[in-house]
Amino acid sequence: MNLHTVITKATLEKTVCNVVETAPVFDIHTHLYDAAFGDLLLWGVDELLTYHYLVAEVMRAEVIGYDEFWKMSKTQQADLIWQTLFIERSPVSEACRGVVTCLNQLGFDVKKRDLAAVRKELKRWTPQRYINRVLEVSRVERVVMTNNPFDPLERPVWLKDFVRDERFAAALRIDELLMAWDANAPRLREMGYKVGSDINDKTVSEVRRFLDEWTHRVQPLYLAVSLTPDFAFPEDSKRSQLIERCILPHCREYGIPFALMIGVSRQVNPALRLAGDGLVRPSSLDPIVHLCANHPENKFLVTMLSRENQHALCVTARKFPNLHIFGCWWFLNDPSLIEEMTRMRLELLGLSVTPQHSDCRVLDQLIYKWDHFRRILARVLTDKYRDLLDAGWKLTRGEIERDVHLLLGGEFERFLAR
Ligand code: FIX
Ligand code: ZN
Repeated sequence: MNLHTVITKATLEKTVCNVVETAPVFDIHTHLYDAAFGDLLLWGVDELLTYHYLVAEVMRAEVIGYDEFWKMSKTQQADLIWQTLFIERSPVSEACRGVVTCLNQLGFDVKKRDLAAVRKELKRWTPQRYINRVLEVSRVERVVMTNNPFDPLERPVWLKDFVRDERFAAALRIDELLMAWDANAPRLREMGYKVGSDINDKTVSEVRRFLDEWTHRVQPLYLAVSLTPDFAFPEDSKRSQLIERCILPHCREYGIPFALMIGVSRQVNPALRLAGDGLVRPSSLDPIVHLCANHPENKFLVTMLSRENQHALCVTARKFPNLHIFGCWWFLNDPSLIEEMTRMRLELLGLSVTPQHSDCRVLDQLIYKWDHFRRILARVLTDKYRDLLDAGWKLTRGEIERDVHLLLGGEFERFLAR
């Protein structure tokens, strides 16, 4: 079959599955790192098993105190999670299934349930070779990291300079500025930026200098922040002033989007540490509408955590071409919800959306997050194309490839270039 072959109802499903399965992905939000960041790049089966999604699950299945769990070594935690969630019950949750998918696609015989054998095999790999392997198996071409200049482990790597791996693009994370200004202004002063506690002219120009320097250093594709459901804009707060006077002008100057990830309630259960963040209510769309309407020269990338927000978010994106919505974030990254969201987004926005990002924290997870999504996307697209064929439309393989490319990162790149 060549690119011009006309698709019939008989060839549709197979063609779409094949195109979606083989298309390269540009993953626009992850917590993965270029190998130059050393231990910051997490990979391998013990990291997979101790993913914070699974930590939350093991605490429900096994009676164990938080302190007792956190005192264990990573290997012991992984052993406990394996035993509890994979051996003593079937691993049906999405996060558990993800581990099985990864091991299976990496070539392990998962029927054997032999964790020791997996560990032994993985010892033979170096991070660099493993990156190549995982990117190959997952057909992921490029990922966007989350880069935080305040992170004591990450900062020194940037400061000492290194040869970048083109496959790992950067995103500048600014939660420290927007979510905890009072705690972090002194840290900015230690770094040599003469900021005050108030957002006055001097502070604004020093924050802009900080953003300039880090933008030159890391070459981010966008600036990003995760926000709580009470996020309001504009409002009488330092955060609002920082957004208005520093973030928006900076993004305009460099022509890069401001990414807002809205809806997380941090540390609902602090004893769970990284697994302790939650979702307690939907958020308002008012700040997004205000930003998009009043700052047409700015571009906004938005994902929201609450299922209840998804419809209004799609409708808002219909109103503002400077708004690009992306991903099924975190507690939405489950097949039933992904399918519902992907259908709705295609129906309301056509192909001008990036329906998924992986949010991987462990390199191997690229395999399952994209494998599971590709299956859903193929189903949804097959239905949409079938409806078009029913209505008399003509479709070629080349056109399906073009559309899938847009959904798996191409439309994001077009948005960046706009
Ligand atoms: O704020 C974020 O970027 C979140 O995605 C993470 O903080 C979160 O812990 C996560 O890994 C969700 O998938
Ligand atoms: Zn994230």
